[in-house]
Amino acid sequence: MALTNKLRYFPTTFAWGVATAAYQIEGAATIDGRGSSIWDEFSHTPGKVLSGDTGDIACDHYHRYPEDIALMNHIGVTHYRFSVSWPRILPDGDSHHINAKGLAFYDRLVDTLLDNQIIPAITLYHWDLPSELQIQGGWLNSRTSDVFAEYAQIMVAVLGDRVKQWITHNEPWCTAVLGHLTGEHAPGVTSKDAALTAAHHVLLSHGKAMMAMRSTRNDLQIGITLNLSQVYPDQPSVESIRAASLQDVFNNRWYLDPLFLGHYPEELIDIFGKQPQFLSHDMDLIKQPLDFLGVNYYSAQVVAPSGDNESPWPVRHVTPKDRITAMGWPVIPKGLTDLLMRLQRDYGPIPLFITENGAAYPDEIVDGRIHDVDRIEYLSDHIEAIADALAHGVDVRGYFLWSLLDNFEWAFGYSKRFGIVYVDYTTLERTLKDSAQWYGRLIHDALSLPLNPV
Ligand code: IFM
Repeated sequence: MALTNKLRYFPTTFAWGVATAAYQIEGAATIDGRGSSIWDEFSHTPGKVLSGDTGDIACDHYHRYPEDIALMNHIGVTHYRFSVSWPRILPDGDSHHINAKGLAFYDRLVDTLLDNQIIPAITLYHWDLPSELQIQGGWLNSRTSDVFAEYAQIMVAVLGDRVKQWITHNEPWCTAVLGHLTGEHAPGVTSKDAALTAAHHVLLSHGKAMMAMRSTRNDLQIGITLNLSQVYPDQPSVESIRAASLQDVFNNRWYLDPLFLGHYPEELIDIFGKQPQFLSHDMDLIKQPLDFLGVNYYSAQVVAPSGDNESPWPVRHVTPKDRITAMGWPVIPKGLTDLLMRLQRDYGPIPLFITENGAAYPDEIVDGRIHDVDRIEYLSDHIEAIADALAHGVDVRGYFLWSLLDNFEWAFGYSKRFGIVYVDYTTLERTLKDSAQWYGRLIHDALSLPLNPV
């Protein structure tokens, strides 16, 4: 059944949004008192980011946010998820020095969004840790979890009257694995022990921040965003099922279990050779009741036993690659339906938001237009997958498309375009892609339905 016929499954209250992150779009890296972050340092280190790209200018959203909000308004999105740059607010990381100009920027941003009837949702940490905190150990130092809670409290005190939806962390898996195990992301550490410790402190900081935010205001919806990926065995053999289960621990349960069940999965030992070490009451802090869970979904995985004693754990990826994005990620929309149903079954009831979903493709401007048919197909198939989950009674409350703008794609620099708005990085001119027009029409149609009898 085509997506149009499934729009009736989306409630009229459904959030139809777009998402971005500070370091990827803001630029203005040294303006108005902003401090340095680990991503400023990492991107300025030769060899770390493709072509030596940095976020110094990015999309210059810091100055062009009125234009970007006008674009969102034109498309017709109802919600906007953005992240706050921690070093713009606390240039040294700590709360003893608050940068008023940094706060004023987010104040203006929120007010302009609301003037345009766009509901803001804030992510507090999307990977730009203040450099000063990294010098003190970063996520390997448990003190960072306390400082994060102070920062969260400051933001809620200033914006909590107008912003009700808050996300503590974006994708802790990436902070731990890409930042501390493979070293592809800042701060570029490569150690299994460090990955386990960083993950634990990020989770701890989430719990402490939730408590601090709730003690400041009691009218907020607070959650965390995880990048989750459904894992399938390549065949129903005992070995393949065990491989899939181990991969699921690594991708998903490493974070889901402590947040919802209050303990780490025992199988972490098979992956890391040890369990995380922590204080006995940490789990009580981590397992705060969540108002919602944010789900970032891009792809699924099919795995088999590796049979290779050299590999860190006995799992081999055999995911079909007949349909892939410019990131090389297989397009598997059904994985999203299965994932949402599984979250409800194993961890629910819990309201879910798709806080990111989208695709990079090698877009080209032809006669002033970007005919990004592959992206439209990707988005349509995934939104249909959400409709299928809704039809099965899963409590999905919103969808934030990644991303509004083409932007700085971390270690890939500006080489991967995820936006529904094309950015010319020489002139910084924005052009709506066909996908933006398509998304606008979809939102309009979804919201115009007289009744949504789910
Ligand atoms: O660009 C990133 C984003 O910062 C986090 N989630 C995945 C996106 C695409 O790789």
